[in-house]
Amino acid sequence: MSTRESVLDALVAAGGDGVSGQSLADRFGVSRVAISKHVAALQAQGYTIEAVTGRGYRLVATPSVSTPAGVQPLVRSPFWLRFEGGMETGSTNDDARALARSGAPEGTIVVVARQTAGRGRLGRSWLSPEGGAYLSAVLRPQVAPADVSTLTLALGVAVAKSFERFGARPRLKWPNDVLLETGKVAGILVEMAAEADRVEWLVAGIGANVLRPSAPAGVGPAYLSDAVGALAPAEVAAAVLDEVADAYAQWVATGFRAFAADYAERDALLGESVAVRDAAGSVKASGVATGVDIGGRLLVRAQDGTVTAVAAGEVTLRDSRDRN
Ligand code: BT5
Repeated sequence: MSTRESVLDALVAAGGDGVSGQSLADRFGVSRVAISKHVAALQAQGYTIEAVTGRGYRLVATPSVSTPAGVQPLVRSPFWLRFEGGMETGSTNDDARALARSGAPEGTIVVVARQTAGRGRLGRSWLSPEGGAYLSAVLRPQVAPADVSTLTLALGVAVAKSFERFGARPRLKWPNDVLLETGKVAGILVEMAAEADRVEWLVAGIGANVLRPSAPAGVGPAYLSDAVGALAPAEVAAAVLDEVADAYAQWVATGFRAFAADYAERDALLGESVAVRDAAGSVKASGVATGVDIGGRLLVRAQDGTVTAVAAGEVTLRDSRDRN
């Protein structure tokens, strides 16, 4: 056990009573300055520890924010091997990419309580105040790069199922949005490094809005707790990780096939009039969305009956119901 873990154990054992820095220093054979550094590091991980002059340190609350310390004890799946992160980072996807490049194994997770430079697709930003769950997984599937696009949809199903555990009724907007009635509640960002026929690593990033922040985070976001009542972000992150572990194993084994029915049940676009645009804004297809095919492509039936299968793009609903 590291000194930091021993300090935490001692604070937990004190059951909310104060423990002096000097007694911790004596017990673990380190200086008081070292103890105060460990306490600061625990605070950075989301532990609420009061330092009161004369009475020492007092553990007030263990983290319920989505930090490694808050999330890891709640995760049931044995798939997740290594938890990195803390209270804050720029982007967990950036951190996970760096870990993947330096050889981190599949099953490595970066999880934080807030991000200062959270990213969406195409350079868009992802608002990441405290109260959400922000995590990125390092994955190393033995698949071809072309097979990866369906992972985003499979992960969408996993995120939706994890929210359903709490009583929410999320729906999926192709390709990577998770919606509640009131707007977008979660987004998925899958990035990869690959050779022509082989994926080297994938980073699957998921951002979920759990508690409504005191300062509104812009227009549009929906919050899980508004739909189902107060929830700890750590609890949501753990549920997401458990569902994602199952979904990933299934996806590696069967591809998107096993998700088609679960996706269709939650498909927010089914039967809607849509327009799909490329990154430059030109319309690639417009008509009625009729589902996704086994390759994860969005099917759009034009007025003349021709069906276009779209592999990538931005969807807007052609009525006022688009809340993204
Ligand atoms: C996404 O992009 O939806 C993918 C978001 C992935 C975020 C996670 S958090 C953990 C990991 N680390 C990262 O840096 N990223 C991942 P996209 O489809 O491009 O949607 C981005 C758009 O969603 C923005 O342009 C806003 O309109 C909207 N948006 C931004 N922040 C939001 C939020 N917190 N909730 C709902 N909508 C948001």
